[in-house]
Amino acid sequence: MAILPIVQYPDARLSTPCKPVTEFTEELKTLAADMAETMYKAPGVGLAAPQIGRLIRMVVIDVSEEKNDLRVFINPVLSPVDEELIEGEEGCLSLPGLYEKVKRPAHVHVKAQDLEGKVFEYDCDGLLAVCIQHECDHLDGVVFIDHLSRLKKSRAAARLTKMRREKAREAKAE
Ligand code: K1U
Ligand code: ZN
Repeated sequence: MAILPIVQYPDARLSTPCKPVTEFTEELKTLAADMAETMYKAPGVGLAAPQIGRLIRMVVIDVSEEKNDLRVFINPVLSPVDEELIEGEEGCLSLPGLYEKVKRPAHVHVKAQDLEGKVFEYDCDGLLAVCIQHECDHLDGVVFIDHLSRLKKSRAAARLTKMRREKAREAKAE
């Protein structure tokens, strides 16, 4: 297994729609395992393939406290279960240090394939519902700050640049 470098915003790979997975190979299983290891190490609760530079429709998620409930979703398709919306704070491993409130459907139905290509589906709520929507956005070339107004997005991007500059300055001073 391997820890992979995480692509950082505004890399073009984060704004490119991903292609469906058509072959369920050993290489795909290794990639999923590497993505999981990268997510746990970060640490994060989810990771989408474009975040490690692979433009394919695969995400890994583990929202459990114990970090023992790894879920792999291949070619996921989401649909809202009802009309309820929930506003929650989101972060992203590709925009580290930035947290913003995003409003999304509170309950979603997911239909996806597993690493063998077998189709499964169920309803998601809570952090899982938020996380799977955030990760599926990545597969469509969307990052969470794209959900903000133009003004809030540009302020968020400016804050990110400032944080990165400060971090680089600190690293240089060490
Ligand atoms: O896509 C990503 O970069 C992963 C992202 C997923 C996510 C978090 C919160 C709301 C929606 C989606 C993260 O995991 S960011 C890190 C984070 O928020 C976190 C890290 C450890 C424990 C709990 C949360
Ligand atoms: Zn993200």
